Amino acid sequence: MPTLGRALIDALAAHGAREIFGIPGDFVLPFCKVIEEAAVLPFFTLSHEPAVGFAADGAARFHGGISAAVVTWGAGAFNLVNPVAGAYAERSPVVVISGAPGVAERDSGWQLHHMSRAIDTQTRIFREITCDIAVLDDPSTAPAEIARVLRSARLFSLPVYIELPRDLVGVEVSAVPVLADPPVDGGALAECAAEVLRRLRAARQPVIMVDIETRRYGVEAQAAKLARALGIPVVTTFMGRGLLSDDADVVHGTYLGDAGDAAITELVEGSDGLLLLGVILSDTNFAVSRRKIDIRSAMLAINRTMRIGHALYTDIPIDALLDALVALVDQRPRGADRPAPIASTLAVDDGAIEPSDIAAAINDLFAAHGTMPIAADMGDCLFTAMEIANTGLVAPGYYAGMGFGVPAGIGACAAGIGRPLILVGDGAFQMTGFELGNCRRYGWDPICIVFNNASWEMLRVFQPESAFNNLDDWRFAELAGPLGGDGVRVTTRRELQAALERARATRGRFQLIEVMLPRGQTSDTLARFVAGFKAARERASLAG
Ligand code: TPW
Ligand code: MG
Repeated sequence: MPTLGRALIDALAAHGAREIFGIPGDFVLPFCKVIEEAAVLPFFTLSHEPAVGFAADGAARFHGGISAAVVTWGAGAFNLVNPVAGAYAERSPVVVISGAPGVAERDSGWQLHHMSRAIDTQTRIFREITCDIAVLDDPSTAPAEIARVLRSARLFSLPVYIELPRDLVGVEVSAVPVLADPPVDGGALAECAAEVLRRLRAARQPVIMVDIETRRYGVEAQAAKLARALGIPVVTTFMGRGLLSDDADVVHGTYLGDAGDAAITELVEGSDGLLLLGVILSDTNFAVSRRKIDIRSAMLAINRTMRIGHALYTDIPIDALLDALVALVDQRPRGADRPAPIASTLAVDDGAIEPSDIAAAINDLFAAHGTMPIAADMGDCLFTAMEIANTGLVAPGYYAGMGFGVPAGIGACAAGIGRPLILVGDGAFQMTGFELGNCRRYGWDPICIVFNNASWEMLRVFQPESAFNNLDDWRFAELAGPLGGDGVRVTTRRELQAALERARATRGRFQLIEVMLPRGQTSDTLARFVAGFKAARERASLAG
């Protein structure tokens, strides 16, 4: 019989986890020892728990499936609240594993260190931001609890929480089973799929819009197959940018309402048969449009339900739905017109760099050497990413929290999905950029581009009169050497292009390119986005 600690690790692996991120502490030291000595999954320690959460989230997003974040009780776990809240919002199955006081020490009479209000305060907080929790204080029920919680993470693609008292890590338990998914009602599924197909075929202007659930449930290829067979154009949402990047022939672009390509906006807003696959109905995805999409006449598959007009089909997994749809359509592809590739626009000269130049330079780099997966932070870097060719992208496009980019890029390195490109603003880099210092230990070599405008520029766009948006110039490139990487600061387009080429050619150390940008300047996409957002807010307040 395995110990509880070992059974938990084996269960993580059996449920698809490929790595564990963490920071030890005394309540979780015994479990960390088992992780290291079992060597079932690699254990990557970082510097601050928010990064542990973002890295696990990033790894889960990149490789699809669960990833684990292991922390100590209280001081460690409370630091994970924000990344886990973001993972919940954006449906990423992060498995939080927190050590906890031993069952035997709970009634010692002492107030336990790291305790905030009560012994169960932490559990109650995590209950709010996860879809299932297990407090493993009874070895006889622990394996079944772990099995249920890990299935929930996979089934709902949401974070879960597991609490492991430190004195039970070595107790023997039975192994953890992998539970089967609940059965799908074949009749309901067939009816639902037939109705979706009927509406798509009857539509004058059918469109398929994809968002992150298509990635979370691994159905991008099926969505592309459906679109190809029916000759229907696909667009992504803002949050879904980067989806179906392997099927560029069907993806026409990203819907950004008034902030985006007018042809895409017209395609979506004029559609009379809009199939929303795994789409989050968020303001970041939809508010920037004057002409409202009539969500009631659209077809929405999200969270295992399918809404068609006023009808609701429950317990319809999106993967089963797409399988059913693909089985119904003629597989000979009808020619969807190919979207034009993004042409090179970078003027390689000694001019000052604008944010959109960074997109152009990256497009040129990708055109010459192939694409790279991208992890972007919140800030103008994310809006600039909308101007980069469609490639695998992870970013907090809905939750919009800063600090995600660098650790999510580290998650990509750990997940082994190829060398990532990290896009991050100076403000966000101040939050989690130091985590790059962990790359050397693990042999990771991401390329990190810091958009340094010495400013919280995105906030300045909303409120230009506020001086608090001015940041100091931290000279990030000079920090790279001591942290184990190479850094360069660039101010002209020629320097930017050369730095990108050099970074790509240099392997084995992280590469930091600090791009100096004047304050008061943003990408074209951000300027349009903020204008659209402000207009939407004004319309809402007039209507209210
Ligand atoms: C954890 C609010 C949204 S955008 C922004 C702030 C402070 C400025 C970002 O500055 P940065 O990028 O990184 O230099 P740029 O291009 O705008 O100059 N705290 C958190 N998340 C968010 N979103 C905020 C505050 C915010
Ligand atoms: Mg900035």
